[in-house]
Amino acid sequence: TEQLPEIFNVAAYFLERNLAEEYSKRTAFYYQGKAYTYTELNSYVRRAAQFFSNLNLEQENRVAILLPDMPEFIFAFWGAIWLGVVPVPINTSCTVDDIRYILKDSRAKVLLTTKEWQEKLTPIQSQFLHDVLLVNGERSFISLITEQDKLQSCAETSKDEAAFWLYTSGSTGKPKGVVHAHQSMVVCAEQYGKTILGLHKDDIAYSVAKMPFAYGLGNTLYMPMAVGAAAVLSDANSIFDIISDLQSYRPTVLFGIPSVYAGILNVHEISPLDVSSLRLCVSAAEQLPKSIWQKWSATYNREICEGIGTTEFLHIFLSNRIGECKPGCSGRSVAGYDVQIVDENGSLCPPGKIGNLQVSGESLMLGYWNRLQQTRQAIYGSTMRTGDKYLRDADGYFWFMGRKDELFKVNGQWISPLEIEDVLHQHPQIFEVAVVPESDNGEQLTQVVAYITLKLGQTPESEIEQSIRKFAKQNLPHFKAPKTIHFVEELPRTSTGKIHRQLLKKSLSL
Ligand code: 3SK
Repeated sequence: TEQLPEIFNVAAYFLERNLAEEYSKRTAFYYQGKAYTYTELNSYVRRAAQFFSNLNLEQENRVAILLPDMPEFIFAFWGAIWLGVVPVPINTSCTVDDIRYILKDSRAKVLLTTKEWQEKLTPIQSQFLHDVLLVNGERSFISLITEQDKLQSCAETSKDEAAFWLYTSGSTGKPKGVVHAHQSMVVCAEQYGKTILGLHKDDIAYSVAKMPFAYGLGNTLYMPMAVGAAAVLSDANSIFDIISDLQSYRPTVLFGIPSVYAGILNVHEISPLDVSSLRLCVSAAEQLPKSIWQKWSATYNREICEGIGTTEFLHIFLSNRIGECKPGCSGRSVAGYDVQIVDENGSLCPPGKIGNLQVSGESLMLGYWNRLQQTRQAIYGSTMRTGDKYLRDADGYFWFMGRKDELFKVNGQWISPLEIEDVLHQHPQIFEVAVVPESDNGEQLTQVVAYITLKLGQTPESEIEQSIRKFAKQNLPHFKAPKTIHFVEELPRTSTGKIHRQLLKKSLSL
């Protein structure tokens, strides 16, 4: 990655590069069928910065943005950074309690949201919050910023100071504020967006993950901007909405998550997808089962380029490459990141041995806001222990084995729930599956439990259960075959769409 100057404002970096003649009239993003050019984007951002300045916001103050993906999100995000103010996007699928917590924890002075969310959050008990701005109130945010002059000069920020925060919602405990410096987005756009994906100005990006999630922020916001490409801001709420978006916007890059690839395949018979516009399909956020990769490639003749990242590194640091993908695998390290697997003593694991994943790279967060102990536990130097269990094969490909707290022992042998899920996924009637351990209180033995959702048109009858049990016996060592099977309507998910295994474990211990 290029050496950035000490005085560096990342909003200026991404906006000004797109004001050159050849980019200014190009579409920056589409929303509800309307195209916004880079010139319009620049103008709205500078007006938003002026508006925040009139509210007496000062450098380093925080502005919370609780919005679905929409233009106002983008104007406020870049407008804040332009002024040296720190935007804190909040995921609209967080619980009301978590949102209240984030508003207080971040000490946001201004909240930009919708009328509906304002009502849900009332009363907001944060003594720091001065203003609540609404995108659909009597004086809408757009009308307020439109009447401002453009703030011509950006704040002279340092490349190393906080530019924005993202809250990470672990499956346990309160959300943690992940503080990112100005340089982080540049590093990810260069190392992953340009180098691995080869994004270019004619791309149209479509992301299923929303912007308050680190994966979505890169996919929709700064990676397309790094090359003068366009992004779609989608308000899709279902698989059918996503399919309809893909048919009407005709993106070239689909940034998906495993459940969406599985969902599109599940409705293929009734709603086949025209993939002719797609040059690239990407998956992250969760392990993509091998069977979904294979079915996608057989059905649509497209490989899925799977990778994995973290909010702490902002985007993807392990990735497959198109033409060299291994299905069911996180791929190889992205240039610029040093990715290692180490044992409990910190010694490097040889190929084939499961260990702890640790990563170093320049997009690493500055730390967790006000969580010194958790920051210290996670980071040493520029290296972070991710808490994931991985093994590396002889070709240098990394295979995810589960979160540190997800592996469990049966018959004295370590089990990765993903390995069992991958096999069960190949059963023709299974749509999604999550495997968790259950302790048999009487004998203190751990057994394997599978939560299963079935494909469209299938109902959980004993014949299906028998067939799944038979399939598991044939394809798994006997101690890995689920002892108990629960059929459920849907699997619980975290606010970023990952299967919420802790909830499943909790429901077992009730
Ligand atoms: O979960 C992931 O794989 C991910 C990918 C990109 C950015 C952020 C995250 C958490």
